[in-house]
Amino acid sequence: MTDCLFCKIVAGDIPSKKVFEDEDHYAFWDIAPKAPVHVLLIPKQHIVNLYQMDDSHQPLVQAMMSKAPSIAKAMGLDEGFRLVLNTGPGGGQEVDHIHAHILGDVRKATWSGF
Ligand code: IU
Repeated sequence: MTDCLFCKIVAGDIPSKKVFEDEDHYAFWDIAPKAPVHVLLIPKQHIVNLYQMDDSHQPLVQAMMSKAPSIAKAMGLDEGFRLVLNTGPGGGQEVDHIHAHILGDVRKATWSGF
């Protein structure tokens, strides 16, 4: 989708601090980290959010969940991590491309939404 910020990041049109990439997914540092580790994991395909997804999107969204632990481990989060998916304005979603927040060391988090 041409006017989507995260699609532009995947395309390399907007720079990001990449931490993971494979054929279907991309992960990068949040530009304004709310915890000592704060990475966004997204499918490369433009899916708006959990409310907007259809059956064809399910494999990508499920794979996003299953890839999160290995990315968290690779970020050194041996003690665990928090996974957050904000959905729609009522859920605090600001960027309309589905993304999982991977947060580590949340005892030092600054995100009051938790
Ligand atoms: P949200 O779940 O849609 O609220 O999360 C969007 C996140 O995207 C938020 O944590 C922002 O700091 C982050 N972000 C980013 O990493 N790069 C950007 O250019 C913009 C937002 I705008």
